[in-house]
Amino acid sequence: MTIEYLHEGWTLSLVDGPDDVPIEVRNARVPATVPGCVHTDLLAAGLIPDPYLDDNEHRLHWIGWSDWEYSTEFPADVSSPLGRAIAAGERVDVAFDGLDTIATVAVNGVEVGRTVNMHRRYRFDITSLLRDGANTLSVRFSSAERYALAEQERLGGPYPCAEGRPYSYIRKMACNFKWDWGPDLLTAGIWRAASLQTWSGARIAEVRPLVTVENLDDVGGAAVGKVVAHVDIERQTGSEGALVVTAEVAGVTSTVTVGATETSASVELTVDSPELWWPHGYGEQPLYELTVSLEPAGLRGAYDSWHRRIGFRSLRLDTAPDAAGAPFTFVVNGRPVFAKGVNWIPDDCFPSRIDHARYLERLTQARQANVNLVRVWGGGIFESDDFYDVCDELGILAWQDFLFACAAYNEETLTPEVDAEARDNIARLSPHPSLVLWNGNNETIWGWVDGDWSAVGDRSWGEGFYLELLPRIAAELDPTRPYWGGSPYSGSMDLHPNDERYGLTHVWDVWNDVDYPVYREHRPRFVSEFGFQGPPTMATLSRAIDVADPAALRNRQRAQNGERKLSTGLSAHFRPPDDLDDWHFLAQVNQARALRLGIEHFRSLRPHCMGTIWWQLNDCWPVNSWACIDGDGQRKPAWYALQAAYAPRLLTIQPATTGLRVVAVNETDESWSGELVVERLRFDGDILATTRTGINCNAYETVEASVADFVASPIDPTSELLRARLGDSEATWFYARDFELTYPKAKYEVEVTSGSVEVTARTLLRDVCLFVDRLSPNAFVDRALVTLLPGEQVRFGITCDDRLPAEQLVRAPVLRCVND
Ligand code: BMA
Repeated sequence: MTIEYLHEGWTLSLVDGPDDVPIEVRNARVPATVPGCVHTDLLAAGLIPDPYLDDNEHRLHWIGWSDWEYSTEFPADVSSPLGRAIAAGERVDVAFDGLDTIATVAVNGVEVGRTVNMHRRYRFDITSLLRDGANTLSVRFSSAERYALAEQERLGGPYPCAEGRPYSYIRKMACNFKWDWGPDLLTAGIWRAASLQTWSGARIAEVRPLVTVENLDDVGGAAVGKVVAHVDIERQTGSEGALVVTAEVAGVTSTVTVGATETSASVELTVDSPELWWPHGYGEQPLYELTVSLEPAGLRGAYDSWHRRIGFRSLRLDTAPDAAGAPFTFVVNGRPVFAKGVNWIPDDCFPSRIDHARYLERLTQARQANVNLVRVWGGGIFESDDFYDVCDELGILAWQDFLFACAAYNEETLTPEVDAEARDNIARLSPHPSLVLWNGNNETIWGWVDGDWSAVGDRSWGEGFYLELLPRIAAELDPTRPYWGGSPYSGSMDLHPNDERYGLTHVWDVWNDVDYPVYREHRPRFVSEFGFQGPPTMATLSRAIDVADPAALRNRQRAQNGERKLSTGLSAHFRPPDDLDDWHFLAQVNQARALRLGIEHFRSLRPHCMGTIWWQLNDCWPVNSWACIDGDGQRKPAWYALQAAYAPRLLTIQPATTGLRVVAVNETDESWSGELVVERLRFDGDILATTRTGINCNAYETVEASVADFVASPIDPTSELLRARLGDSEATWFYARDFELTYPKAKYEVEVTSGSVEVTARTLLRDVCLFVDRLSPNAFVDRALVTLLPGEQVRFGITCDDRLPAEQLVRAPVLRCVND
């Protein structure tokens, strides 16, 4: 088999569109990038403004209402620059890893296929259409908007769908239609690789390696790794003959002969004592190359070969009912893992722009924040192999939602596509050791139970997908990974899907209705969504809009009543901000505090609660959102809060039935012991009371110590704080909300050297941050949100190629604290 990528020579032109298509676009044929999409091609051609800037998004809707054609030429003769002749008897396929979405593919003007699903791979046999010399390949995309609306009409009117957009009628990334953090930029294009594949005899159509590890719990026994590689074979018409499939991993080889008319095989490999793959923080991430080859029996020379990296780890999801309900605990290599998670959305509205380097950067940022699990959310895409390769390498567990979000879905019309896309993606992603869960949907079961979904009437809404079709396909194709009905879901339709005693819970009362200390009233087993908004960094915001323009700022708030919720949340803690800079800083701090309070509380419940997945890690464009990393990849203060809250060893102060307690959470394999020092101090630094207690927290355990009343109870709650220390870990507790506290006016000294800024406090300084992004978008600072007492010091390390002006590094709006 030879693969030649078809990524050159493409052009894009309009086929048909509404009246507001600009005349320059109407008449143009522009160079196109494959993989890519219409928006990015028109942008590169200078025919549209950047959709992420100002309110340009609103002026580009005609793109989603138009029909487009991509075309290229490729030679098929001996003199081909592609270098090969098509020999007699060879078959040539054109293969697309992703077409977005309603497409007609033609070769030399002859239609070879039609597609209606962005989430599938497609292949068409084009052998009989090839001619010597230039051949044309064209892909015509008709409007996804029109298609979805026509389906809606045909199915008897609107289903419940988030944002009132018709995404549930079409198998296309839902958030492309607009989300409560995303713009309405409806794409079309060849969004993943396209290639010509030439082969004869037979080819490997699919390899699904299922990896298990046995004997792990055998004390003294050695682990045994088992790989069963399920191989699907496509034979050329008329090609019958025995085949040999050989698989090899870690020096172990196994061969199976495939009978003359058979088209599948299972090859088993046993690897003694493999090195185990672990999530980071628990162990290493050794990966092994698995190769599979296909040959005609008795003849030399391979037809085809395939290779991927795999990892050896055992995996179990513990959901066995207990006295409190039922847990949701990932057990990897026999070790229950607390999931320190984040939700992941497509990192760009134009996913073809997300290359390996971007995935590596974003997921490295996640790992640096001590994240060990990423949930790929169901309103996006089945993530790419690049995404999962990076997760494999970094030791980040990943869970993949099936692509259903916040809407009812019609089962009768969508079943064939859902079936096909599930099979396609389960097989494609099966080699990755990082992948630990197939999850049915996002908030659709919850929507059915609690939302006003009367518009569904007596039509189907998707239950059959989540509770029958998908679990059946997952069990058939990938019994090594658990399947769960949805997020949230309690394991049975007899329970409320968001019953926090069972399975997965979303906690959205905070953000929507109540202040964040209410997180402490929740006792979930696993909280797979909870979040709080904060603005993007000023570097990102001011690149995208004129920040002085209130309308422009409002346009970057997409959540329902978002402005109100953000300001209600803020006014629960702070006096009204004086200006935009104060608002921006305090809203970011408030988001970071909500995140820290929520995660610290949920972690303190370990092992009752065994996972938290913050909504959300990343953004797809510059916007106010719940993300920790903004649309330009800049870390918000919430990212630093995430890093602190997800520290392997966490010390946290929590309310007790009366008074306070200190909880130590040890997510490492060494016990954590030492002297726990708890002090109550006045803001001027005077120590009012102290206790010292010996404490021992075993590996993967949580212990708590109540704080003696004479230490815990303040004389004046508005001018005192509590501080706990154990080894390098520290926790701080303020007794009142910021606007109630009698903060001193911040006084400090600053020393700037190349690569650092050292701040020495002369008064209490709360949540000191250094916003180097205001001076250069390329600058990175290694810490944020540091609270200092008089006399204490912090050194901010700065990484930046540009020289940052020292006089600006020492004052607002770059250097800030809550009481400045
Ligand atoms: C969750 C998600 C998203 C949404 C987020 C914030 O429920 O599943 O649908 O963006 O809330 O509202």
